Amino acid sequence: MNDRERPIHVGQLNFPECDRLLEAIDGIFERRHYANHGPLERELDRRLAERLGVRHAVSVTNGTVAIMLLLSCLELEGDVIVPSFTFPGTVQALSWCGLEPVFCDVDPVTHNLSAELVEPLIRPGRTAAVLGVHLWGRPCDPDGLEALCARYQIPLLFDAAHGFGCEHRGRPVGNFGLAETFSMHATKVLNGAEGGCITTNSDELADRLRTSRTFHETEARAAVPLRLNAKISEMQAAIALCSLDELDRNIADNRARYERYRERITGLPGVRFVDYAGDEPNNYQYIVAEVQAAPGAPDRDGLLEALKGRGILARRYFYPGVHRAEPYASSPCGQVELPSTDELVRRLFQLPTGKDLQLAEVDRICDALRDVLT
Ligand code: T4K
Repeated sequence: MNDRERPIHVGQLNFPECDRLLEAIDGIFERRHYANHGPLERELDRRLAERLGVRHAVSVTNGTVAIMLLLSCLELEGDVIVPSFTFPGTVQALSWCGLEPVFCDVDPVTHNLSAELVEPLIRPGRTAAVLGVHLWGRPCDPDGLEALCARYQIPLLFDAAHGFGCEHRGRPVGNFGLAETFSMHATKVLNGAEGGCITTNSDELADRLRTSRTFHETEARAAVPLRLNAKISEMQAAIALCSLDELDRNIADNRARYERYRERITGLPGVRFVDYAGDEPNNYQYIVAEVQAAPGAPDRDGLLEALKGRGILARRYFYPGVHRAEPYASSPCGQVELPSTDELVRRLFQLPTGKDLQLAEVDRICDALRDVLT
């Protein structure tokens, strides 16, 4: 099969260069220190904090556990306002911690929560926190939500799984609210194969997180309600560190693909390229577009089928919305009207990008999209 024929799927991953990784792994084998707060975990915590310009980064097993550990350390009780238009892990982390999700609709343009959408859902005495998600790395109304949460004196947290390397008004994602959580899953711009981290500018919270992520003795000795084996392994940390070395190059390459897609998709009938980056620094890790209702045009699923027939395995994203999936669909918290979320899960699709995708292949994908639409 030649390159023009190979099927192209979402997730052409940014895995680090093999030689550098093998060198790092040799070091692990030489030290015979594979887990339990080895030198690479320490180095990763230090370098993540340095890169994000934040006082503390606490690396953990994955992004879902990062949210769970954070919620547990904050000892929250009650409701947490959260979008439904997100990965199920964002919301199920709340359920693991005995918290009740209150689903909030998203803004149809930014795909994020906003202070205007959140405020009517706040119930003083019952609302324990707001958990925003920086979807596509686009900062989730940090100014509005910080002001709102300060006014109601509730903690503001962000799931920044998509947001490594993104900024808002010159401030890196990782610095907003009381704390933010990241994923270093293989499909993310910063890739530890699996992995996650929590960032905060609070020394006290960082101490609690560092105590809580392990059952072992650590330098941190905060009084925490529960502990968990949430620590990152040396192998994961090695991959993440190599990925961090390549981050700027990967972001620059992502950006070239994003701009080529934007140029080629803008103006096609029946679709809208989601230009989430605007003029703020982003990691450009996602290529997303919305199908727009047009007479005779295929709907989103018809479009995906037609692309599949041409070897392009584009995907819908966050379908059907967390509130419409179990365990929430049949519970009281799922019985809410979220019109913008419902619209987005029907219209949105994700196109391939990542290290292995050449600009010529972006052109092949855009040619196929144009053929299907016209
Ligand atoms: N919050 C948000 C907003 C998130 O997006 C996520 C995770 C989380 C929280 C939780 O973080 P983690 O606990 O996962 O660290 C993927 C990822 O599994 C998940 O990490 C991610 N978000 C989510 C949006 O996407 P899937 O099931 O939709 O995609 P998956 O894993 O099938 O991979 C996508 C494509 O990549 C596939 O077509 C195949 C390709 N692929 C994937 C892997 C893992 C490869 O070619 N090789 C690989 O090793 O969930």
